[in-house]
Amino acid sequence: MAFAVFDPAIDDEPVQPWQYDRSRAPVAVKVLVAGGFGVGKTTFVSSVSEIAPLRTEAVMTQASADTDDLSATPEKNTTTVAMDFGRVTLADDLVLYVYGTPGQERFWFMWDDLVRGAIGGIVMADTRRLRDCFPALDYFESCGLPYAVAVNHFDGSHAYEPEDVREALTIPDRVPVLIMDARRRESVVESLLMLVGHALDGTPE
Ligand SMILES: Nc1nc2c(ncn2[C@@H]2O[C@H](COP(=O)(O)OP(=O)(O)OP(=O)(O)O)[C@@H](O)[C@H]2O)c(=O)[nH]1
Ligand SMILES: [Mg+2]
Repeated sequence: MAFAVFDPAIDDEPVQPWQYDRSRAPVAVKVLVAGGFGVGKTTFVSSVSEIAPLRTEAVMTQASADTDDLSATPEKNTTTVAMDFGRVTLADDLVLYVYGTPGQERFWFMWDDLVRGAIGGIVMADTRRLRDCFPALDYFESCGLPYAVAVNHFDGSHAYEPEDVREALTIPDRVPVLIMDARRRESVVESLLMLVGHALDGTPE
């Protein structure tokens, strides 16, 4: 038995679930954004999302002054306690669900849940505190997830070349490294395109 395909251009009846043509739906893929505390993960997701991003920010208090180093980001007064979530349409047939991880070590247990079903991850790095991104690099390497490194360039910090960062972090040649600005949407889109291209090129990790 053949089913009639619902065409919204012809028919203005509301779409019923049995009329929805899945073959015309864009492919939706999940990607993760990880990195150290305060490197700009929430900023990254918020800059690019075309829906109001889901955030789980908690105000930081004096109680965490000994553990949370704010010297690189003195303006920062909240921190992610569970996840960020946003959505971006990269092409007519490709939608990305972008999940930001919490940066503080005490919330790293969330990463195991957030990583499920992801096709790849962005590791964000700040050249003033490069070592903070090692846990995220190790995590993606250990689970075999394709990843790209996005160096979030903060105002006033020294501008390095991607190859300098690659060498400093001993990142393999197969992994893309890009200098970007998490506050600029086009820069975030460029990072995501780089990741998706890398994840889909089939290079084994
Ligand atoms: N100058 C500059 N500031 C930035 C940039 N990205 C983020 N910031 C600022 O740096 C601070 C940290 O940003 P967040 O996006 O909250 O960092 P995060 O990685 O989500 O932090 P946690 O979730 O707490 O680990 C905020 O005050 C941002 O406004 C950037 O590219 N340049
Ligand atoms: Mg955050």
